[in-house]
Amino acid sequence: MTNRMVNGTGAVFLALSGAAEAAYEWNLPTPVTRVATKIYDLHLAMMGIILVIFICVFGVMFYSIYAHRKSVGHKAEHFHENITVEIIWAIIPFLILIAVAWPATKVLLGIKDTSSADITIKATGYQWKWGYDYLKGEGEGISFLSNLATPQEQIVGDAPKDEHYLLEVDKRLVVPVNKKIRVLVTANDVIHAWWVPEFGVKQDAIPGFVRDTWFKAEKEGVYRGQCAELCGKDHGFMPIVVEVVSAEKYAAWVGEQKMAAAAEDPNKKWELAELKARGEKVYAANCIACHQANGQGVKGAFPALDGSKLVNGPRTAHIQMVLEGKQGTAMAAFGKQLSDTDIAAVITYERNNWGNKTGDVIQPSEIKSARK
Ligand SMILES: [Cu+2]
Repeated sequence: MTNRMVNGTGAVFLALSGAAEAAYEWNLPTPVTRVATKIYDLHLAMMGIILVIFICVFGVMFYSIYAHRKSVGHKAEHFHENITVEIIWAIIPFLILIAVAWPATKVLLGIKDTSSADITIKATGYQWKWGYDYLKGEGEGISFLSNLATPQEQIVGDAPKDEHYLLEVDKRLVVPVNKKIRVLVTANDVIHAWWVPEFGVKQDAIPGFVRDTWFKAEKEGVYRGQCAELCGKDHGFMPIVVEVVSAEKYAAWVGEQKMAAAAEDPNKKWELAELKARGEKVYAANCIACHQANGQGVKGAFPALDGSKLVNGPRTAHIQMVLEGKQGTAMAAFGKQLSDTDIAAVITYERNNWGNKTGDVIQPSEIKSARK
């Protein structure tokens, strides 16, 4: 008993000393948009109202139990149907609901107001990554996929997990600070959700539909979110990382992206080694989750590529499979997601890696003509 009390005191002391940390861990994250701030304030206001109701209701209840107990000789009342009491307990909650619904509706309308955006970006959910297309405003035309960047060793437990475990991507979504960003959210295969808590944004991504949401980050920084709809095997492996930068930095980033896109020459003749090196990266970002690093796949679920008939057979069939995917399976149509060069690279990599030794070199031009 004494021991337990000591432990209890210790726990309280610990809780107090770690209060600042605990506040950070248990509360909602610090909002960085006006909408998120409003949501946060609304949350606190509701909590306050709930607390008052809690104290009143339990106060009356405990008082009644205590004051009217049998041991002091209290006799139970025998009345039924008191109209006055019934009206009071219907009207008070009704008034509370109205008082709560009013500010909540105002915030909700603010969340839905995607008008007059500075930049429009389409976010597409794929199994299991996000694709971003800058549709309007500064940066228009930029388009890329954002893949999980946490190394496989950390996932399988061969290396210690770092601070942003499963919350790091190879290419971040970059946006300028203090600009209204409209996000069109959709999906390619199943329902995903684009969720960044610090922005107060959570929007389902539904195949065949385009939903929109918006944010205007007021503080530079890196903000992390996740897919928030169960979307299959790697649902927990498709994070969202948004980097909010100054206007100048954003302009520089846009310039870099455009330069990189222009530098990609579709008619370049590639060497086997070059393609393999690039293909290894494309494979790690897009194929590894199912077909595995060793090319063995997962028995009964995802076919092995090492020694595969398709990979070692005619190149046209292999190209077709990567471009079009396979209906009814998890094999996506990568033609819609990856560039000609990336597809040429990954196919070359697969045909010349592990035990596969076809010696085939697939040029981007071959992919380009196969697309038609
Ligand atoms: Cu998802």
